[in-house]
Amino acid sequence: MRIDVVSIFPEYLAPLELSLIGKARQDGLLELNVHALRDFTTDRHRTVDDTPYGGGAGMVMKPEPWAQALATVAAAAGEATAKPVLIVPSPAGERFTQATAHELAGEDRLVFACGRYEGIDERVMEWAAEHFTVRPMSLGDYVLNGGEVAVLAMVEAIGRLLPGVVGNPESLVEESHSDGLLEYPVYTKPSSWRDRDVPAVLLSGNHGKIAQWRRHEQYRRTAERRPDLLEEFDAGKLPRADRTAFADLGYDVVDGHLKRRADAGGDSA
Ligand code: 6GU
Repeated sequence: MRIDVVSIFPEYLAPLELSLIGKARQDGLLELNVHALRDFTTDRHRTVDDTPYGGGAGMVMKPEPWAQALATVAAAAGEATAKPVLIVPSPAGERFTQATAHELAGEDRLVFACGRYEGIDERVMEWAAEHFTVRPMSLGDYVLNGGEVAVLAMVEAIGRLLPGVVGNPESLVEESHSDGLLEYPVYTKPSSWRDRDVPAVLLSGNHGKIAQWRRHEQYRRTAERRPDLLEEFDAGKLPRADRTAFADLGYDVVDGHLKRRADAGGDSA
């Protein structure tokens, strides 16, 4: 996969040289290029922003430097394959999830356009649609000062799904959000630590029991912390023991979906 990032703060992307993603780049699994938006300006002051039409606070990024930068990046690797995906980090974007990360990990080319200030002139998005599949993307319902931190997060989430990047691919299977649930709690040695014992079942050697305990812990955690995820959970083919586990948590299975019982106690509704 080839990734291009355009930003007025290219140094902000330096952490992508470290750890798993840095290694993936060294190993040739991921080609990542960072471009300085100001290199695509033509005026003496290398201006990238201006005041908003219609008035209001803050500044808006000018369209022409973006068009120059994106046209250059689009042409760089040739037009051999399909249009690259242009991801525009923005709190006004569609939500970036693990499913999005999987989807984008299947692309040949991604381009990230990091806006700052109040955002990029909207006409850039219309123009860019000729060269890219444009996807405004948000990490969540809060505001960052610019797209750079969001790009660090998205590139890491996508990059670790590329073949060969994570040493043991099995570690991608049993992690939070891989099956629509939160991860089960984990423990390591010593088995007793400051008067706290590791749950006995994990020391039992009974792999069936361990798998069931872990699954039920996933249900318990998800019900407690992220009950919204259970609304999407496919409960149609759950074994009886799992239905009982959900019943204990205050959920019934109705038409293949989990429904919180009206009389269920607790505060996780
Ligand atoms: Cl992707 N970008 C910015 N600037 N702010 C955000 C965001 C993205 N996601 C949440 N807040």
